[in-house]
Amino acid sequence: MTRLTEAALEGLPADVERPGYDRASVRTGVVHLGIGAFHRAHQAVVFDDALKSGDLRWGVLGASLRSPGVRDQLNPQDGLYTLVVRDGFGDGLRIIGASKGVLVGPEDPAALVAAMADPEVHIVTLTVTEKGYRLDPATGALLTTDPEVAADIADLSAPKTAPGFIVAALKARKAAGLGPFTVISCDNLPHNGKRIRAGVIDMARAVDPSLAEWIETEGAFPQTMIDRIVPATTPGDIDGLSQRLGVRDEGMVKAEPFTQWVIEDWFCGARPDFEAFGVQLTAAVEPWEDAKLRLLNGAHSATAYLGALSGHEHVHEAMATSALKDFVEILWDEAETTLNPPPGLNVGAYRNELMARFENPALMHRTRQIAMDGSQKLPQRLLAGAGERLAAGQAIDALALGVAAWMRWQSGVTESGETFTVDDPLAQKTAELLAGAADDKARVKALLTLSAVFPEALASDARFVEAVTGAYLAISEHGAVEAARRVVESVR
Ligand code: CS2
Repeated sequence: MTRLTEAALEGLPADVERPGYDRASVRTGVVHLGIGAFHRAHQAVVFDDALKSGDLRWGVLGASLRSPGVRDQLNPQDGLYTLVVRDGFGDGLRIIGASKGVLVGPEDPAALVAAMADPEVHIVTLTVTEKGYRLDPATGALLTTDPEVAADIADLSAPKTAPGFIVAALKARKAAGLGPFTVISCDNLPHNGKRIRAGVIDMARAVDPSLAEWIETEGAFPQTMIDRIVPATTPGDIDGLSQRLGVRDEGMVKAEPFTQWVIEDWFCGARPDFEAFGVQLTAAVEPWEDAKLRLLNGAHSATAYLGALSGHEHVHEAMATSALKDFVEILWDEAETTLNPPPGLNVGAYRNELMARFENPALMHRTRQIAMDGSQKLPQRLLAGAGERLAAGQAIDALALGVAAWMRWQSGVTESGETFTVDDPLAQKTAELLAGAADDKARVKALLTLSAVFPEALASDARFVEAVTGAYLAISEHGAVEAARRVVESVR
């Protein structure tokens, strides 16, 4: 079967939405670092909306900072791919035309820096995952002990890290008398804008203090809250879509109908008319971030570990198990007291909508996908809320079970005895800690020494240790689902 290309657009089935603008006239106004499925199903759709509206400045050059996979999917397709929106009743198909192609950073770092330094580029967006920021979790400063960070500081001519690419490109722009671009972090991290700004300025300072000063005064690093559930595409998804399209689309992404992007109103150059495309611009993103991270992502992570341990392959299947569904509600009751909801957010309605999103049977969102990189996710999703509740003298039964389920997942074996590889940057460290522990209590104690995950105040709080140890023992003794049911029962 031939691939989806510009030439194939005309012959696609009538119900497939097409770009409809003159793609040859689209300019590159955005460079995106870390072009995974999430970018293609979220930010790229907004830039595609801008192009559809007739503002042709907002084509997106994508960059992979690691493997060539997405380049090989998109470049042979003239950058085109399908967004498949699954609501549980049918699939909505839309061809996204915003991509101006994909560069692979490690293959030609100088080309990527040059592209970012182009005067027509006004925005650099990034999704490089929690670990891509290269920040010390304890201090939030650039991790200068990271060998790639050290290499970038020593020689910026061929950057390896996201902060390295941004600093190299800003340096080139400054030298050329241009202004900086706005850096929009789209990673699911609290204070994502502040984080990337800190990493960039730390690196710039190590390279050239006057560059750091320029970035500090001229640059813009808005915080964002980004939300859309985008499960990994499977070979079956591609086969099914290709049958419908009559051409093969290796770059497709699938997502739920819901999408939200809240951006701090702080730009240092041109930008699309974001509000016209459903993006919320605000002075205060943090209350939105906290609500999303602690309600959606907190429940996602807890469900992922409890569900995957007990053999629930997908989120909607876990939500069909009443103990897990009820448990999520209790977890939300706990998390909700730690929020300071922004104007415009009705938490009750948000929770109802979230549950419906989790129950969407067409998404097939794998619990193991969400279980990835837990050491990077736990702090903002479960631990921050737990700390605040303890400080207020409140119980943390549900949050502690989520944490304990993550700990239990680190053993690399499910309740039915299936072994798996723990996909986490700290996996080796956690395996070492577990290997030296004789029993469950010692396992919990050992994992609590991970200072990159557990802040000292929490790890040394006897109430936290007791709650997590009790939860861990409950999982060991009764299984994840029964442990969740007991939490529900104890609270109701
Ligand atoms: C998920 C998120 O994989 C995960 O960790 O919790 O990717 C989640 O689907 C998104 O944040 C939704 O916006």
